[in-house]
Amino acid sequence: MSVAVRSLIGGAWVTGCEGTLTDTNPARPDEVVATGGRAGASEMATGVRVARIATSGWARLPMSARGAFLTRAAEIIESNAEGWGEELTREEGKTLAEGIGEVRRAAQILRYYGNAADRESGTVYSSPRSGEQILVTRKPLGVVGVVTPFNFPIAIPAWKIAPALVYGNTVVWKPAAAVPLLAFRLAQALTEAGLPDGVLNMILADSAAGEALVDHPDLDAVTFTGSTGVGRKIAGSAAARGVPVQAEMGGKNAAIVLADADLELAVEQVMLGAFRSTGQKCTATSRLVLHESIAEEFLARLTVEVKELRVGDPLDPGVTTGPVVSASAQKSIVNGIDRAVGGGARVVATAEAPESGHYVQPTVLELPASTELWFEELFGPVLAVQRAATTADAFRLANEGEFGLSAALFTQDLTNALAGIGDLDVGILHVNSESAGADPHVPFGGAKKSGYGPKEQGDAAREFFTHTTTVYLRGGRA
Ligand code: UN1
Repeated sequence: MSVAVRSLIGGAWVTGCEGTLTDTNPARPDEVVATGGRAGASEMATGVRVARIATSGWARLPMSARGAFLTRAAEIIESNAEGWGEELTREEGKTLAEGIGEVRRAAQILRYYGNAADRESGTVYSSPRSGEQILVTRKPLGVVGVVTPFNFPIAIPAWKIAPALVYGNTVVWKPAAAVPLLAFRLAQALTEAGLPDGVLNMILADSAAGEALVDHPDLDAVTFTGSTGVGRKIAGSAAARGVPVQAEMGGKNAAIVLADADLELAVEQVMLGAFRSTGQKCTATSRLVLHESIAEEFLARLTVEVKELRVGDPLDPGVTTGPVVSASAQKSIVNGIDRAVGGGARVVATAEAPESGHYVQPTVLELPASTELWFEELFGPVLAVQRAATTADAFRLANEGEFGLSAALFTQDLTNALAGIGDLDVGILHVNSESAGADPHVPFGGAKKSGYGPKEQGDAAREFFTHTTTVYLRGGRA
């Protein structure tokens, strides 16, 4: 059954008139999940205009009142977790358990920011002058442009939009074209929660209209998650206009298994990191560095697990791995595998995948050296392996390249763990757990060229979505 989706502009549900939008199921490309009208640059401009009008009323509400809308929306999302989780699976392709889990995670994120007013919202410093205090207060930026990727259709939008709103900004949001239905659901939840008109505008459009949004001269900030190429372009254009920008981009995240690791735990976690969500997470484990003393045993155990993956329709409860998002993603991932094999990579393990639907066989490849696949993010179920002679060598391999989003270090030795914390150049480090995952109350984002601008979530989100005023506060002459 296909759902009719619309954009939300100034409190009205609008059908864009730049052509039709057809949202299909990557497991069954003939099945239409949602349809609607595609909006264009003029709707983006309208969105920015109505968001601007809404700023002063919204910013003047107490933070707790703004948060209450998020908390109410969280309840609505939670009560729809099963139905919307199934819709998420049908439009994006992750398993049903992951789809439902993601919808619940969005509710949790909204709840976390819904309570932002209960936390500190500024700082007081002492002054070197008598009779004075120095306050640092926080104020909203204004109108924020939000551009989100396909792979977390509701959680990533929630973790950008919730802090933007609670700290007093209004939003114009362009969701990824592949996942309009969950964008529509999130906008519905916030509307049903009573959010005032124009505070959130969600515009279903293609990437050309997305460019019109991020280049709009009346935006006060831009937040983006997605590919490195697009992120850098957005960051460049925002910087040229003097607008704060936050861009979360690529990753090539290593699991590093040292000689003393608990191998059973490491194999289990590497499987989750590499193949959950079909490898389509910027935090997915796409590199594996094995200490040479345990490499053979580890790969033998991993091969057993890879062969047990069940690739298929993600609505089927027995399936562990769904399709990738589109035919073009499928093609570029398969090409990446072929190029690696052509360059001398050894196929360690693969799992069977169905012929029809946008499936890719989960694949583990051992590379002869740090060749292209060691550096290139394929965004699919592909794990590249290398061996290291020493712990230092393992960290060096894990640090190669321009990305530094996350890593997973497997060791039971405190000295090695501390060395990894010091030496691994990443924004997120998991010790003895998989490379993906992010809690809403702590900073999320990469080192090196994985991210640009302040990090997301927790206090880091407040840093990005507000600016400070330093107030030198004195009374009159005593
Ligand atoms: C997670 O690891 O659960 O686009 C979240 C991405 C990341 C989010 C990862 N920004 O995959």
